[in-house]
Amino acid sequence: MKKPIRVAVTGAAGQIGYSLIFPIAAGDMLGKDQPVILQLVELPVATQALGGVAMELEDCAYPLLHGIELADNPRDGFRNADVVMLVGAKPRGPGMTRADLIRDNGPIFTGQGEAIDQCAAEDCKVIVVGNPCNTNSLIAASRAARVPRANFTAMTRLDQNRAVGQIARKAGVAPADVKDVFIWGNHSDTMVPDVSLATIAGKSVREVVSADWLATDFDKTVRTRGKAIIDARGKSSAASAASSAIDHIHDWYLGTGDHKVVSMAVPSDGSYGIPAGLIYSFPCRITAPWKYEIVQGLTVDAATQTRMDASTKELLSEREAVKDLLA
Ligand code: NAX
Repeated sequence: MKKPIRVAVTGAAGQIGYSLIFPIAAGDMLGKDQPVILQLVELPVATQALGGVAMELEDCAYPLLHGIELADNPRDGFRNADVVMLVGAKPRGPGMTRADLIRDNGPIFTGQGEAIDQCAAEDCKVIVVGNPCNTNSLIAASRAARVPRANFTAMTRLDQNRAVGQIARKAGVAPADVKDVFIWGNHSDTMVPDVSLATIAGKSVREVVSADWLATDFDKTVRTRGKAIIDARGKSSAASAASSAIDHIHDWYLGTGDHKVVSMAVPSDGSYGIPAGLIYSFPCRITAPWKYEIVQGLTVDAATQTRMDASTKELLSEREAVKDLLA
């Protein structure tokens, strides 16, 4: 029997948390032969709700779930964690600007970054889902000097999955037939969906769907899907966000199968002219368990470059807005 992997999840009683922790316990994220211990973290006001979630987890009697630990603060919650999933944060409410969200949620990630530094496993892997996730990941990473920078990531897999879903529907194929679509940039409406490597049942995407659709409806739908879901459901995406967070960690650990690339927002190493250190979504390749590399040598056309630059500019302005929170 393998040694259990400790997975800490913040915001565990929230909407995404509720869709996330059950499949983790079932083995969907780290493998069907990999025991896990869940370390669930919530705000003190949500302790009672978290207790209810823990009861339900127990009642599932998952064979791989070797422990459930509850905490109302990140220091206790992140102790010895191998994987830290930072989900807990405010979603954007009516009338809130992106700048308001950054100022509200940013401070959460200073304390959580420090708790990772002091309490989590030295080589722990971190995904930030709570928005604005790229910049929140930057804040947390800056506060956790003990943990390698490259271990801090943010989630753009939902954006990739949305893109795959749109192409599959348009082409009349299953999502599994659509490969190697990826996202550049920020998890915001400046993101850049890229189909230059993508295939549909082995053919180039452009042979199957029109360039016009890709440049108009497809692009806009992917970039604005979050808002469309809020408008329709009255709440932000939850099950799809949880499923994508599982995909992100699954592929980082277990590989991408017959997909060549996967979108991960990771600290830039200067690739493609993106300023070093910014947490930017790149096409990544998984080379070994918990090892990714940014795919090099892609040709970026002028229109894509312009949009990538706009996403960079937005991330630089987010970094400027939180500079007092960066260590
Ligand atoms: P909910 O409001 O349903 O749940 C958030 C939970 O986090 C609450 O239970 C709250 O008590 C808890 N929480 C807040 N601050 C905390 C802290 N400091 N420590 C521990 N727990 C804390 O929101 P939910 O719909 O689950 O969304 C969570 C975050 O994900 C939001 O910031 C949201 O904007 C973001 N999203 C990110 C996405 C992405 O693709 N990166 C997509 C979905 C989602 O919009």
